[in-house]
Amino acid sequence: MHSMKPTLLKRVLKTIRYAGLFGALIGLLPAVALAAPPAPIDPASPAARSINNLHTITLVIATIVFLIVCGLLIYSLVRFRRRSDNDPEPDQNFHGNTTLEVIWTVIPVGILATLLVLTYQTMQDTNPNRPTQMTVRVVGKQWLWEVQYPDRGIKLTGEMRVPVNTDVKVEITSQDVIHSFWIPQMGGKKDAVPGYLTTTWFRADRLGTFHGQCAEYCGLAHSQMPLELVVLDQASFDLWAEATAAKQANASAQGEILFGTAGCVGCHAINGQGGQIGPELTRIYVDKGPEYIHESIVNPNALIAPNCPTGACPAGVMPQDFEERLTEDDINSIIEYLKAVAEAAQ
Ligand code: HEC
Ligand SMILES: [Cu+2]
Repeated sequence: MHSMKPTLLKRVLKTIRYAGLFGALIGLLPAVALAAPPAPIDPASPAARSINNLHTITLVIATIVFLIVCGLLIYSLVRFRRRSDNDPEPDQNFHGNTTLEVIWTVIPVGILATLLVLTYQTMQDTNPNRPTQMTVRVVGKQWLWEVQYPDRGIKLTGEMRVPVNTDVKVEITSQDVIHSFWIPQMGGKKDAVPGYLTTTWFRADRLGTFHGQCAEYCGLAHSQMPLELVVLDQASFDLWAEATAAKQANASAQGEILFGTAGCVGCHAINGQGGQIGPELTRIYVDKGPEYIHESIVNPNALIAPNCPTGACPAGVMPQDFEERLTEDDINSIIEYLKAVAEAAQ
């Protein structure tokens, strides 16, 4: 008997240690969650707010049901447990209880009916078929988001700007595989499907920057497919839109846009910003000159660059069809852009 004590003590200590570790982990989780602000539980648009409310109500109902069921279970386990060896087996011969059965049918039906109505309301709130004040078109590509303002003549990559308190319709499509458009604080996810135009809408009701991210695994650099939403007041937005439209009309600026829209930035970084698949191109113009760049674009496999950010450069990864996809003017404006970048970096 006397050997029991230390073992028991050891066991208790071990349990406390594990419980402490577990507690620390649980305690860390909310800190991690709070450190990353793009949370759907901090909505900044009506549709996102509606989705968040539905989530909260469902969570509350589910928690109440969970507590009642577990409470009854624990109560029954304790109240009807076998206290001693001579406790008799309980009577196995019972035949239902109509009152109870009616209650446990009516309550769940009531809960499901309530959730049905609330879900239908949420679907109305998120429905994109409504009058909006402006339209933005978003194209998913491996691996970036192209954002177009059809009536302003503006194209952006990885960034969207909108005025505050404005109903924005977003038309979404993809150029290659299925991506998914999601700015959690603005609303639900919407797939970007090649050959289709899907739509969603939002109204940002406060200023600031909201983080979005492709939410459908779409290949090698899926994790490097963010989308920043910048919400400006109407006057700043108009100023920015006019300046950007003017800027995008000239050549090296045109090259900068193409560097985004043709997908180069998905694989190549400029000044440290961009993809990490191919070599950084900030200094390529001064190091190798325009002919080399031209040849690298139209005939990527002729010369394989030796050093890429993640090791030796892979052959055959850079698309082979730029000669068909880009005009000579396009290629020249990209070279103009790389020249401007290299000169600025001198
Ligand atoms: C899918 C990824 C990918 C895309 C998109 C891409 N490239 Fe590349 N690129 C690479 C890789 C990988 C290399 C290195 C292997 C090689 O030389 O072919 C490379 C090499 C280059 C080089 C030679 C670099 C050096 O240091 O010698 C240039 C210039 C270049 N790319 C320009 C472009 C331009 C301009 C575009 C857009 C029109 C583009 N690339 C699109 C992956 C890509
Ligand atoms: Cu994607």
